[in-house]
Amino acid sequence: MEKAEIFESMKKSIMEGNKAEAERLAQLSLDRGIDPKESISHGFTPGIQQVGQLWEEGEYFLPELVVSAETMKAAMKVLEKSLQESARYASIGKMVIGTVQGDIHDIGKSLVASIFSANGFEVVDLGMDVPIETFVHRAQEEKAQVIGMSALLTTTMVNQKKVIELLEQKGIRKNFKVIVGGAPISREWMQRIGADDASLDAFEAVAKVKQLLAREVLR
Ligand code: B12
Repeated sequence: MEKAEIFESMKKSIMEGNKAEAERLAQLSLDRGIDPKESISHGFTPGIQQVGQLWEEGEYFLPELVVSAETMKAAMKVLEKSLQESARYASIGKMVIGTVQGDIHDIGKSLVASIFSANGFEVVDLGMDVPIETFVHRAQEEKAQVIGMSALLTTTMVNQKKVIELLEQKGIRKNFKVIVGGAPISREWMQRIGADDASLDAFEAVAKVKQLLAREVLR
């Protein structure tokens, strides 16, 4: 199988919600020495994006969405091990990440967590539906430099703002770099809520956070 064919089959496996096939392809890509980042960007993610599209068009229903989401997670799990192995040993920084309160979408968040971890960050994944206070409390407890917040619903994105407000209230906003993401998140939103950066791409997010931390050192 050619690389392009593998990517195409990966996409199909997510759309069909074929977990065994997705896992097999993930393993096959590793055996072939294909960079897991490529498999994520060109194979599996286009699959879940297409699922989202079909859902919006009314072609797919909730059960299909759930099965595709689970398939995506299963594939990520296979790739994750290899992503971790390629991680640098010295920690660049510590990040707490989670999906905000009221929101159970965790595929993007988990992807971001894996990619940060693969790039030498120590990542504490708080999971999904994370209460506002928990973000703040855990970030302090873990002495994290970075707080990452995911929101996929227009009704929950406001909780990103609430976390930042709580940091401000406690007078500890400056102790953290805050990066936000998720499908409805824009630069304009990021500026409005006073986050340090925003990204819709896990790989780009790593570069942005590295820049933010480097700037901090120079100050
Ligand atoms: C899969 C999915 C689900 C799954 C989630 C499973 C899971 N474990 O995550 C299930 C079926 C459970 C689900 C449920 C619901 N969903 Co849904 N879901 C989706 C879908 C199709 C794909 C989301 C996804 O995983 N994308 C793939 C990942 C990789 O992309 P991503 O999350 O955007 O992440 C990327 C970037 O945003 C960024 N990123 C993400 N997080 C972060 C964080 C940081 C810090 C950074 C830097 C970057 C970053 O990096 C990632 C990639 O590199 C979207 C459609 C869409 N277009 O997004 C709808 C969608 C998000 N869902 C939607 C809705 C309405 C719902 C429900 C309310 C449906 C219902 N009636 O019950 C419930 C909500 C439940 C809840 N309380 O949260 C709507 C939201 C509409 C809106 N405007 O608010 C969408 C947009 C579909 C639509 N068009 O109607 N959903």
